[in-house]
Amino acid sequence: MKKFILGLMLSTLSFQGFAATRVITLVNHQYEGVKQWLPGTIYANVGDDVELHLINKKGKHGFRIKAFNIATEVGKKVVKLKFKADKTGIHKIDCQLHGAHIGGQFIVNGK
Ligand SMILES: [Cu+2]
Repeated sequence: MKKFILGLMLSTLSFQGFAATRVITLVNHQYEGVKQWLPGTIYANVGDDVELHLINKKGKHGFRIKAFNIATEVGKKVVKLKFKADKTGIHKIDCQLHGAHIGGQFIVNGK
């Protein structure tokens, strides 16, 4: 009976995988005229729930990840985005308001 329960627990674990909730804070930074969301590269594992907290202290900037149909504008109020990292790959992050804004990347690892 103990083996059966242990097996059931292990199969439940493997079915659910090890998806986690990743809370990542990005800050819009400007240095000598160059604007960038930092950190420039963020990571998740496929299946993770992702919660991004976007902070911008000056003006308004866009935050876009086309691969996840995300495009929002960030003023002085913190913007929180929640979505599932359901696509593996290296996904571009950019600012849809300013072409010169340095882009970043969202890397989603497979299992
Ligand atoms: Cu911008």
